[in-house]
Amino acid sequence: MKYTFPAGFWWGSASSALQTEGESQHGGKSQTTWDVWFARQPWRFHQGIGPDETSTFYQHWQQDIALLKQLNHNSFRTSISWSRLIPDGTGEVNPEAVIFYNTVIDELLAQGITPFITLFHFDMPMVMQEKGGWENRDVVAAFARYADTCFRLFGNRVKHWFTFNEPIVPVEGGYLYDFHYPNVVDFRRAATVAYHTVLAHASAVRLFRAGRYEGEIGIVLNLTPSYPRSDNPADVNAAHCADLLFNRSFLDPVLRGQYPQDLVELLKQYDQLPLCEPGDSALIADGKIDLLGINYYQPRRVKCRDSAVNPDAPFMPEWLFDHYDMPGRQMNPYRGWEIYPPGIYDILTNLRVNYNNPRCFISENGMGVENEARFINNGKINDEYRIDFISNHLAWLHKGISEGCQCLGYHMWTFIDNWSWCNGYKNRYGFVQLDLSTQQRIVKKSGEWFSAVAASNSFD
Ligand code: BGP
Repeated sequence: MKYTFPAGFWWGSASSALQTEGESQHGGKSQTTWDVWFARQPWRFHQGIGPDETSTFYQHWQQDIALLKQLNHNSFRTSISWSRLIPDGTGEVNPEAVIFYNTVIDELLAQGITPFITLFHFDMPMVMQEKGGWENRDVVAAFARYADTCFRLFGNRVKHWFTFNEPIVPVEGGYLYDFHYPNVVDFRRAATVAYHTVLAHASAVRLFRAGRYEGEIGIVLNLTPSYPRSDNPADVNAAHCADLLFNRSFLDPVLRGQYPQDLVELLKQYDQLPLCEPGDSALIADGKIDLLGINYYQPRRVKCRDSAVNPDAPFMPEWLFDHYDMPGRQMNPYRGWEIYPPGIYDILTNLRVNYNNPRCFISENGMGVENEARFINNGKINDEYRIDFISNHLAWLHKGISEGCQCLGYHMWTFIDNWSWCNGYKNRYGFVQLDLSTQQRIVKKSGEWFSAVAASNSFD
């Protein structure tokens, strides 16, 4: 079957500042939590590779943008680094950073590639973390000022803004499951961090609207459809709780302007509600977005708990559900995540039916592969598995569009193999292979395939 996409469909890929720029401690940039964490605990990072060892977009931007063009990208998402633009978090703008981001934006536009810009992709400036990071309400206002600075500096050319990338990840990683800085495990603190992130998002949206900047503002959420083990009401309720905590805690505020009442009740029941202030509801209501970016990698399979919780232990999400290894599910043998292409259709359908069909696009989808060099054939990575992965997801996405979902594009994670959060270069995702020691870039088979899909706006 031939799948043809609507005219003007966004074909591209996504990346982020810290994962690609390099020069993590230069160019006037201050440290992020990642630089500090790596310096203190390098053993946590795969093969001891830290955020300074990247594909060095800071130097290679021109070559990389030429490659984007060569692969027929009409759009590309990356982020601005708060710690590079405003090194002390709240004060003076770093002129070298302004030149760098201006140059990148101009070059993208000159090559006919629409820039999609994220303001926060996990890279908290250390100066702000020292003040408590997202636990401190003052950081909300600081973020809003940083966002407004970006709108002012770059808003005459950037028309697609995203306040956050996957805001639930720093909550889970930093405050529940110990894989991001500050690596604590404390649900109450996690709930505060999540709440303040929603307020920070809404504050930035307010300033965007007040400044009457052209273009649109959104957020990028990683949505993990929660599938229950069975129709049994206890399993269904477990899936509902996981959905409330990990999807709807951000989805409802940004699309409906309010939290789901079920979530509020749930947190009340376990005495975990974060502190609210007068005016917060109105602020959250103002945080409604124009465009939703959806990162989809894998679903969440859940069941009700088999055992009782220890009421003396601190509350954790797993009080409400258990993870379920569904027999026969397809796993990515090279990364360990489930591969479930219909999930993309379920997400789009849920948005169409339950959220008034918002404008959205797939902002990340991808397949990580360990030791990918083993698939080199005639000097190039022959990643047929990735082509299958993308085409299977695109087929389900196409079905969603044909039923009326407003999905405007598809961005792959990622363009060039990049550094990742504690994983270093373990999981390779790119359309382009990176040789870290020589900085050589070699287009993979999937890159060539995607380039043809983008050029024809269709695939067979
Ligand atoms: C997403 C993030 C990306 C990227 C990707 C792959 O959640 O937005 O920044 O890292 O996941 O993850 P990993 O490299 O851990 O396999």
